[in-house]
Amino acid sequence: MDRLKSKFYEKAMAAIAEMKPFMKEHDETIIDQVTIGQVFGGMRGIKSMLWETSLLDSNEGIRFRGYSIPELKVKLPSRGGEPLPEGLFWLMLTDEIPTQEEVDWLSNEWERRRVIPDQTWKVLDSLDPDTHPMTQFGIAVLSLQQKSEFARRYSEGMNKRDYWDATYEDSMNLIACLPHVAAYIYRRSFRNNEQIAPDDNLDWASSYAHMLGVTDDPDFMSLMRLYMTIHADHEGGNASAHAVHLASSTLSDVYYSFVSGVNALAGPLHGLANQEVIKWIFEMVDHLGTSKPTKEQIAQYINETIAQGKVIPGYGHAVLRKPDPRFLAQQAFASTHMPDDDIVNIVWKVFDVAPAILGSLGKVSNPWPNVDAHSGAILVHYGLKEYNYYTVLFAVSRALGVLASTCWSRILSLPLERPKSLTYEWIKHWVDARKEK
Ligand code: CMX
Repeated sequence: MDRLKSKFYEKAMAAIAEMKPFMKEHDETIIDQVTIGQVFGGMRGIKSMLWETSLLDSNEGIRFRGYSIPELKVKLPSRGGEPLPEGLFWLMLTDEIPTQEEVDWLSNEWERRRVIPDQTWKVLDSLDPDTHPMTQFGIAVLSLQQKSEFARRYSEGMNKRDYWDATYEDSMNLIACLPHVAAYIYRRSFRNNEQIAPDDNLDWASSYAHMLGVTDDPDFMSLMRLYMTIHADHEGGNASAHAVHLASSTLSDVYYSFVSGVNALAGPLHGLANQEVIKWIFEMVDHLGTSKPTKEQIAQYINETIAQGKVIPGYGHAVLRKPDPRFLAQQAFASTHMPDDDIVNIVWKVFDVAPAILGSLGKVSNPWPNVDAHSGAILVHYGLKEYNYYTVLFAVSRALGVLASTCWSRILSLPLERPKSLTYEWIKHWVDARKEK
């Protein structure tokens, strides 16, 4: 057993020993009630899922194993001022802050496990380079599924006690392959298919930055470490995490399960919003004929967007009710590295005016920016302008959280997920029967 796997096992066994009597005692304890509004309204807020790796507070934002993003920046081993995502993965899996030495071990381990079958390159090469990068990414991940230890061992009659072990192996192997596969997609679609080999002297996120090849500026590697850390996990109910959780509960291996989340992330109300934000800003710049619009011009453009029946991308959230700390972390990075960048300044001016406009509509639950409002402007600064690619970056990062969580789901033996759906007819009858009582 490798050192991370044995630590995870040890932690999980201790957690299970504590959880078992707790579950027995509280099996019937009521934790929530569901309204008809929630049934029609996207199940918002219903407490119904176990997700150990992070917890979202609507005002405070995300905490990974209890640590906020500013705390992670201080506590996790870092390079160039930004935390190493390896450290976050270690933390999510083991509930312990790793040492620098442990993080270095994990960087090397992911390099060792980066074995990509020829089939994946062939499948990618057969696709039109204009195919949306998220489509290419999902197809590439599915083409890796032949590597699944879980699928192989299950077909050989694996004991259920070993599901977690095979899931851990698959998760580590998949995470190891993602940056190379994702960078390959970028280079084939946007850089004449001139591929860059991974650099094994670099950490996981920096090697990804290196393979993207958009700039030699070492600050871009720092950005990627930050980006890969803050997008990794946002508790379990968001669409991508929940899709992974649901698929994996059927014992689909992590390759299949992760693709479910990738597909959910590809929606414009979720991860695709990061491409929509920069597209919307570029259109604004074109429309106004200036890359230095005033706040008044931006406010008018926001009103026009809303009048056209569209949303302001990067604003609003199903849970958050304050500016997203992931937005604020990127704002802090941009303030240090590119305070005079025109597009970044537009993002900041939108932040100055959009909340009041959205708030005045009287229906928007959260008028504040989310994670997607800022990322594109920083990427453009470093030369990564092809915004159709942005959601792939999000997906590579999201793998860390959802796969750490999937390891926990299997070691905790969480069962097949199967909530109850209702017809309108059923709900009407239920309401009528209640009135008669
Ligand atoms: N611009 C304009 N209108 C908005 C809005 C926005 N940014 N955010 C919400 N609204 C509107 C909704 O469309 C809805 O209008 P209708 O009643 O006419 O349908 C109303 O306000 C109420 O919605 P809500 O309760 O505030 O928001 P939801 O919980 O239903 O949805 C979200 C949340 C994120 C889908 C929504 O705010 C949105 O569409 N935002 C823009 C897209 C975006 O940035 N998505 C990324 C989220 C983060 C991520 O997952 O990556």
